[in-house]
Amino acid sequence: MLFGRKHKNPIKIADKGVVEWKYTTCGYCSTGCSIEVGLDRSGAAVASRGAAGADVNRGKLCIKGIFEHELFESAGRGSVPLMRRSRLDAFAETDWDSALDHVGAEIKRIQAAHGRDSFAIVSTGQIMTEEFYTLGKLARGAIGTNNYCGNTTLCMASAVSGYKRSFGSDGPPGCYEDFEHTECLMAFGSNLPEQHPIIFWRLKMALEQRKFPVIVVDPRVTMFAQMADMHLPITPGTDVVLLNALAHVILKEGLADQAYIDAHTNGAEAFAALVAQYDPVSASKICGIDEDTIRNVARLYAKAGAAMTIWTMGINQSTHGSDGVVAINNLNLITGNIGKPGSTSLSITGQANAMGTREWGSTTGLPGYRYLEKDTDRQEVADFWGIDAEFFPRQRGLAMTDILPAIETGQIKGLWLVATNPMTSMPNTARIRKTLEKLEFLVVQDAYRDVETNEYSHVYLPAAVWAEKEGVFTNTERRVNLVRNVQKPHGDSKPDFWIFNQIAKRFATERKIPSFPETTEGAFEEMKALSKGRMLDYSGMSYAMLEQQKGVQWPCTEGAASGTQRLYADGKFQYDDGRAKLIPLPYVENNEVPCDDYPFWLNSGRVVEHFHTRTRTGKMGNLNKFSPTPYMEMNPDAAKPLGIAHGSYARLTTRRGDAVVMVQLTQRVPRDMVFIPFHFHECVNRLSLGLLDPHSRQPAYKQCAVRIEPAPDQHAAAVHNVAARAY
Ligand SMILES: Nc1nc2c(c(=O)[nH]1)N[C@H]1C(S)=C(S)[C@@H](COP(=O)(O)OP(=O)(O)OC[C@H]3O[C@@H](n4cnc5c(=O)[nH]c(N)nc54)[C@H](O)[C@@H]3O)O[C@H]1N2
Ligand SMILES: Nc1nc2c(c(=O)[nH]1)N[C@H]1C(S)=C(S)[C@@H](COP(=O)(O)OP(=O)(O)OC[C@H]3O[C@@H](n4cnc5c(=O)[nH]c(N)nc54)[C@H](O)[C@@H]3O)O[C@H]1N2
Ligand code: SF4
Ligand SMILES: [Mo]
Repeated sequence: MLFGRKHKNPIKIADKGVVEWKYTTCGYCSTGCSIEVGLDRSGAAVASRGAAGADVNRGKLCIKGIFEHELFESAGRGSVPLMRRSRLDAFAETDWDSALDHVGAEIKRIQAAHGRDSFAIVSTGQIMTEEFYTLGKLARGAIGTNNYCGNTTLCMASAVSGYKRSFGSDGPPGCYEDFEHTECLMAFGSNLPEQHPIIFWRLKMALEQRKFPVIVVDPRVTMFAQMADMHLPITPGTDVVLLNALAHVILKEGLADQAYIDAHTNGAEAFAALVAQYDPVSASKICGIDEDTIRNVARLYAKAGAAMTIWTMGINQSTHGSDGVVAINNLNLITGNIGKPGSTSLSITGQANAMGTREWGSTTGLPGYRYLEKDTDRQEVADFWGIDAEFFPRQRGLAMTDILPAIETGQIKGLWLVATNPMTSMPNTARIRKTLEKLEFLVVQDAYRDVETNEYSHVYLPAAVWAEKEGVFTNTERRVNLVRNVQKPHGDSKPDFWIFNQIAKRFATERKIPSFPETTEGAFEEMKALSKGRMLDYSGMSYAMLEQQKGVQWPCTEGAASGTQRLYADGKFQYDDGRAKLIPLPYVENNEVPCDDYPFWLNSGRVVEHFHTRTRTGKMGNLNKFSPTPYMEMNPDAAKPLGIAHGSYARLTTRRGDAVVMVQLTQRVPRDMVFIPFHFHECVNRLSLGLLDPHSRQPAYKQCAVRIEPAPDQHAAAVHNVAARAY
């Protein structure tokens, strides 16, 4: 018998014939990995690899990045503009000028008939920052609608709102390098190994160098929870209660950093009075974490030399999302854990460039974290753009989640969607369908023509995707990364940047509007000028520097050799008096909770191989093969009495609608909860309620109540249907 590797056939890596590697940045999640795309002799993209020397990913990529080059030629891409009179007609192909003239004319018609704000624009977190800046200029300075928002309302709005309330400004203060210094890490509602695999890898690397406790708060036993030292399976939607109780113990036991509180915060007394009510015994009854664990975690966190908290959608997507973020900030302020190595409140961002739109998109304000409500901010931007400040609205308009209901009530008549697919991603699909059907005019601007929302559009504008264009993304740690152009746009699709500029030309004759740079680098220069001296200073950056350093963290002031790792290192916050706020957070129970008729919690989220509504990853065999079918995680003990078996199908019903999914039995979910990845159309969002957070308007996707029953085998049903049609 022969043993050992040397007698086996060695693994052969296929030679893809790469003749050139081109630098760019991954376009999926907000980790911000540097990628090199390999081109063969014919110029076709045939491989992707992590860029060595990039501080973020150090040569690594996750499964999505590894196959990203397949995106360019994936199925369903749009190659020419399409138009039709009504959504019931068939689309006809058209040329760009006709499509853009029509869009310009319809926006003007609707605004003339129903007022400026009756035409709404909803964008995304997935285009380049220069594109966001240009769209913001177009929306605020030329079209002039105040109902302009982004899908970031579904994603990061609670983090933005919480940062603003605590620190006086948006802007995640920490960085990945904090893992290398922290002595205690707490993670709320984040499944890092699947959703940000390379940030997770950075954490693992840090843990290999030096052990420190990791505490994961999540109702599911996620992959992250499995590797944690402590897993706190919290009752859904009650994180604020747990956080108040942690603060209670810290203050009561004298573990707080009183010097930091005195020097850098306001509101300590009112905060202490509120958390006094959240003793661990009472809190445990609400949040489901026992009193001793609460005390232990509080002591561990407060006594650590440096402690940090990260969080993602388990916090943000809740009716207490903004409060959850503030509660995390409160915890870090009372323990002096902000702005020091290993000490931070780090929101893990979602989409590749959700940060870019927050900084420069003007959706909630004006570029560079400026406010519509502040006279000096309005004047600065108006002067820079060469327009009258009076043209800007006095305060921000509707959020995405309020724009759709405003279509229902007839307040909004026209909508332009840029890189977002609400028919699959917004809660309560039936209601979204009704609103889209009611629109007089809908433009869908997307890289894929087969995106579900396009079924309701009057005009479809085919956009170039990812590295078919050029610009920058900002990642979770405020690192500005360069997306270099790798391929020509597919067919006759065009970069969003070009499309915005062309629409702007349609508004040039009306009155004085801003001028629009022809190149993305021109737009970048404008952003640099507008950022100078501000917290998010870009003025020291250039495209060449971004490529050479593989990303630069803002602020990067003029002449600086590199960026800045942390904000608030000097304890000076963005409120006028330089102090952060400690904010009392009374908890009010307002979720739809399980009851006799709907006995299960319905939780939703993601899996590693898919991205969002699968317009991209659903087309790639190497990713789609891992989960091609809508499914749910269900606990075997709960499934048994219902007669539901592994691999069978189940029908789920909520007060909104129903859906059929395949069943995966797993102990990952508790007995009273099921989890469904939201990637599939006509699935979990037919069921979800999506109550809105009062501060951020973000939907509570992760909490509602559902009933479950066995369903007939769907494979047999599908075969039967095909057979029936054949006759
Ligand atoms: N593979 C992949 N990666 C992605 C994405 C993707 O689609 N696919 N999308 C990107 C985007 S835009 C985003 S926003 C991020 C999202 O990244 P994550 O937030 O990490 O992902 P989710 O699966 O949405 O939710 C995370 C966890 O929240 C938990 N949770 C549910 N309810 C509660 C609660 O009440 N409290 C707490 N503490 N936890 C709760 C869920 O059980 C789930 O495990 O991922 C980004 N990365
Ligand atoms: N139930 C449930 N629902 C959820 C969530 C959840 O956890 N549970 N999570 C929510 C979150 S955090 C998010 S971020 C949203 C995401 O929701 P969506 O924004 O609807 O998700 P995507 O599928 O990423 O849609 C982006 C669209 O942009 C297109 N696109 C990609 N690149 C470009 C480009 O460069 N230009 C143009 N013009 N188009 C491009 C893609 O083809 C795709 O159609 O979903 C939310 N919905
Ligand atoms: S971790 Fe995120 S940024 Fe990095 S390769 Fe994966 S999807 Fe891309
Ligand atoms: Mo997101």
